Amino acid sequence: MRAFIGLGPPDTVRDALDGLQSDLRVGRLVDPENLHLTLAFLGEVDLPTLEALHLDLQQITFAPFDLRLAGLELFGGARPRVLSIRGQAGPPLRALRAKLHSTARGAGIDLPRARFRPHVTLARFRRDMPPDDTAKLGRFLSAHADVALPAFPVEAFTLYRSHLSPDGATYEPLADYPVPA
Ligand code: 3AM
Repeated sequence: MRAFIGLGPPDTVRDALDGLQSDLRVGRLVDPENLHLTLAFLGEVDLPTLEALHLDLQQITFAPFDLRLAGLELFGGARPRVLSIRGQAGPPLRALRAKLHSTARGAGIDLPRARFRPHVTLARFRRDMPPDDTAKLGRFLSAHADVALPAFPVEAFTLYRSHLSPDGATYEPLADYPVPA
């Protein structure tokens, strides 16, 4: 199955992101329950590997830390494909990501080596965006590019299964890994 490890924001942050999205009149919005910050994209993983990874993930410890989402960004260059909000990439977030990556590699999962650009995807766009929509997106960015949400505590990470469909992906939380009390 297709899987990844990420952070699910608390409901207050989901609500704030939902409010922001409601001002965006273009693209395909990510449903509030699907909003997440990806820490490790695992790709296709078989069940025995996922079960082994699950045991290893339960052994990970980290101190809770604060995460702030602030600033909108477009991915995809001249023809934007994705609108997201940036996560601050402080040392605790990078350290947690590094632990997750080495744990996943230890479980035999081959992770893509990409620069870490922490973000929560808000919407996706068709490559052939009509000019009207480009203008609407521009207005949305002028109004909201510098949005800054209150920091929230990260006290757990989540293993997700990704279900792809023609209507867009949905993400099913398989397990939460909270910091030990
Ligand atoms: O956090 P976002 O929404 O940007 O884009 C996919 C999504 O990220 C990303 O994994 C998250 C859950 O599906 N993703 C999909 N395919 C990927 C790949 N081949 C990928 N990330 C890296 N490499």
